[in-house]
Amino acid sequence: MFGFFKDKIENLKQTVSNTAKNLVENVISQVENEEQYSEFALDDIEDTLISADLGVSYASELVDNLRGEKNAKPSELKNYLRAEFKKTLEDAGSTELNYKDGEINIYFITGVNGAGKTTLIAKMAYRFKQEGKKVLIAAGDTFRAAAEEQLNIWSVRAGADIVRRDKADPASVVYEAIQKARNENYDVILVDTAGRLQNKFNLMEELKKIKTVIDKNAPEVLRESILVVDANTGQNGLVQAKVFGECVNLTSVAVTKLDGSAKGAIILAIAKDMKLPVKLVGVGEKMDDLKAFNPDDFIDALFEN
Ligand SMILES: Nc1nc2c(ncn2[C@@H]2O[C@H](COP(=O)(O)OP(=O)(O)O)[C@@H](O)[C@H]2O)c(=O)[nH]1
Ligand SMILES: [Mg+2]
Repeated sequence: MFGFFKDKIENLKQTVSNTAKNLVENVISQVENEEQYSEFALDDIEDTLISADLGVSYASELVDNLRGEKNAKPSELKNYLRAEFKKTLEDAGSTELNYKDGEINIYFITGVNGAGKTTLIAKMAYRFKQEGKKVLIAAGDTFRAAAEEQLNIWSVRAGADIVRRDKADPASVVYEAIQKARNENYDVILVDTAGRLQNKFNLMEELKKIKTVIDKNAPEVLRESILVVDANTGQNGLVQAKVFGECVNLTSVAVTKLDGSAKGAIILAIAKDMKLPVKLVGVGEKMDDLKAFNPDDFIDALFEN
């Protein structure tokens, strides 16, 4: 557990207002003046939930429950959804980022190109540094020179150190980072990776190899394996979670670009389908635009918008 990641998202209501409109307001308004559910209205509710990016199976399950419940009342729809969403987030597990004092803490970060991995790492480095931790970044995206350069600039700005080797095998970069961290008593290693899904096989092999290096050299300190998902990718985020999950054993998700996104329902879809908790949320491009994900606050903001 690491306290500093607990600070709240300011203006959370505003951040999720587009999602709230799609996922709650538009759904409730389907039956606003109805005494009872018609089959027609239930279909509309299902369609609206699906277009809010909740996912087909989750949307169907929610509506099937209403169909099966003789006494279900449209006036109770808001409370029903609220309770279901809350349960989904609870069932996905604790949202607290794992951290142990006095040990190295490795965070293995994966996700497709452009999801926001490098930015997330910079923000995490910045926050850990603010807490006085010694932070090492392993530049595991050795394919794109620009990616390494970007990481270098960020890490300097954050005050973190970096291990980088042009065109080297990413697994060897991570190996080197682990040795350095042990020798020089680092608290945190943040492992950046490539995200070229165009060559899915090679990418997955590369990620597995990195994972193997960690498993062989520092298995007990792999604190989180975090998938980074851009909120705006909607349902595609779920597909990504499955692909990466099969390969690197994910423990949690960071949802980026939640600022202004209308597709924040992906948080619920991932929790439901993958049973993975969202632990971190990106709400902008600045260093301190990384926040803890608090399920209760999120639900409140959705339903009291
Ligand atoms: N608005 C916003 N932009 C973000 C956020 N996180 C990352 N970005 C932007 O998304 C783009 C891709 O980010 P990057 O970290 O390079 O993605 P990577 O390919 O996964 O490493 C950059 O322009 C970032 O500034 C966020 O939380 N909000
Ligand atoms: Mg990157």
